Amino acid sequence: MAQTLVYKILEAHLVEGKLEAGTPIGIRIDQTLTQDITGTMAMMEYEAMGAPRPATEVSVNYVDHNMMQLGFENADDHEFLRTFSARHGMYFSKPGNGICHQVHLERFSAPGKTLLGADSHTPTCGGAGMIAIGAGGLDVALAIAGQPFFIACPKVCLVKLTGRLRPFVAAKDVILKLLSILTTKGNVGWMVEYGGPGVKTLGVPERATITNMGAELGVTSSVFPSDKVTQAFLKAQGREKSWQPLAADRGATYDRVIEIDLGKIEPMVACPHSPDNVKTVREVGPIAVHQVCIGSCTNSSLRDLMTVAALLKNRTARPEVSLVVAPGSRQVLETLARQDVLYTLIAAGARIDEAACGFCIGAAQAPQTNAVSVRTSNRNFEGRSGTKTAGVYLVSPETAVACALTGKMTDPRDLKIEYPKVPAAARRLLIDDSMILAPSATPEQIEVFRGPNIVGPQPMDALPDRLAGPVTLRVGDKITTDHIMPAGALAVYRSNVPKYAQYVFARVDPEFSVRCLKARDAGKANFIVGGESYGQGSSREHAALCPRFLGVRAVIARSIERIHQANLVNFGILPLVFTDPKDAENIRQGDELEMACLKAAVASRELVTVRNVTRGTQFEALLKVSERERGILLAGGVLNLAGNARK
Ligand code: MIC
Ligand code: SF4
Repeated sequence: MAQTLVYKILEAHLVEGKLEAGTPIGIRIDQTLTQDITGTMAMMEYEAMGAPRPATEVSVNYVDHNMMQLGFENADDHEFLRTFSARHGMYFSKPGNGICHQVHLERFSAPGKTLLGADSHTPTCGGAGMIAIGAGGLDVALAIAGQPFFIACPKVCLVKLTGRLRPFVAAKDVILKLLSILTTKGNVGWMVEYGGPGVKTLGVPERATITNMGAELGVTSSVFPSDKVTQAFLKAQGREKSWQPLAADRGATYDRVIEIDLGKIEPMVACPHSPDNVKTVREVGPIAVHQVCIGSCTNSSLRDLMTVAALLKNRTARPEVSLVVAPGSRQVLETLARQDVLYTLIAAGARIDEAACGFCIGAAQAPQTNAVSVRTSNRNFEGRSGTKTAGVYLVSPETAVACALTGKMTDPRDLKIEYPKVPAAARRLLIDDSMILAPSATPEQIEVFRGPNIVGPQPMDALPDRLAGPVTLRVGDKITTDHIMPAGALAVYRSNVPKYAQYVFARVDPEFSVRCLKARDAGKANFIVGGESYGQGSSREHAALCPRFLGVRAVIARSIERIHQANLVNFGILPLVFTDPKDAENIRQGDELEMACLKAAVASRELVTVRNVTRGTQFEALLKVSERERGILLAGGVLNLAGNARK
């Protein structure tokens, strides 16, 4: 039978289950990545499993998120990861070498392979024909140890691209257009496959911009075919050997088809505070802009920054605009420097940031009060920039430059300048892997460095038969992991669960952790009640691990996003879904809930009975998990099942 590209790659990696949409499947993982704020915990979890030799072809730990080093903590994490990688058979990408997704695309991507990354934007490498999936650190640790990765076999949506982008319209506008169609809600269990004659008009970095931001749709992954364009990309990276052609079979059928004519797309912008709040730039109109940040794993390739530089040549940013440029990798930065392009950016008044995440995660460049901040990144959740009152607008690099030059939201076509064609010669790459450290040849001689901030996962008890306690927090729709477990400057505590746990929901309700600890220490469970798309956004497992430390034992929501649901299960928190929206309305913060005879329910039933003791009511909540996940929940978390888990 004619197969989709998604199913072809999944079939080649299938180790458990059948390729039937909606049923659980286990796939073999060829490559993994972590980054510093997920990696330290993932490595400690890997250790708790007995730290077997990696079973993957390539496992890389990157440092790109926490780079400010305002105290000893970040540097200690970096050194922990460097020594751990050397000792345990993994590659280590040093701080300064770039953002994990950009570097992985450049140096490790390989069509037809699977990649599991402890970061939600791992699908970036789908731009080079990989099935690349974001997951919690614990799942990545299990994959390194050779365990299959489990997902629901996806439904596949074909996005058929026709035509060609017009000048000043970019790949970013394509994914923003798709976000306006599919939104950030309701896409759990899907993968997106790109096809059609428009594919060949897009370079690999452009494809990667599109697959990167597929994460915002909430789909499991996004993938482009591997073609001559992919071959040329890999050749330029000196890695042509990793290339193979890959495409869907002719006549393959899809669960949904969306057609996008590239020639009809306009410059788009995602307005505050959601990536699917999309309008055309012209619809938004000439609002004053205070900050422009170009970079992040979505738009920091050489192609992007060459285009930015060409547009900024002999021009300067408006005096009232703070312009920031952060290259995606050292390869990009070094190539810009060698080709005298960096000079153009500096002359235009750009503040050149490190090749790192920086502004994207609120770990640098927090904008002024009430700022309009125009960014080429992928998330604009409230407060993520580090400034709660700022509004972040997500755009293409072309639109970002137009805003920097005019001080207003501006459609780049209105600059009335010629669209620069970045000459192929200017794209000649500088290949230097000296900041990617290979695993040690004498691992036994490496001592893993551990600073005082490295505390690791705490013991967790098995699921009791009865849980009772308060609804410690009730929240609305679209609660992101940035709401649950804020990152930015607080990510300094990523390796220290008891400390980081103090900040769970800190921006939503600063008293949350105090209330939780009070109930936990009185022997009660804590419950969180949420709305639609609870846990969207990042892969950070701390959004489950830290609540669990605070005694949260169940989340009951209207719907829960994929990665977060898996993280909840991994840390023994019941992910429950309301069966009737009215039940959600009849529950208040502070209500006391009770769930009895839980073990039997979790072992085999789809429904769990929840009694609202305060209101004298009761309802059924859905527990939609696989057999394997039932075992994990009963054990109180995956680490309790792994051989050498800390007790
Ligand atoms: C993000 O973009 O939100 C992050 C920071 O990269 C996260 C990872 C994390 O919080 O550790 C992600 O996307 O998964
Ligand atoms: Fe880093 Fe931002 Fe990409 Fe997350 S989305 S990996 S913070 S650049």
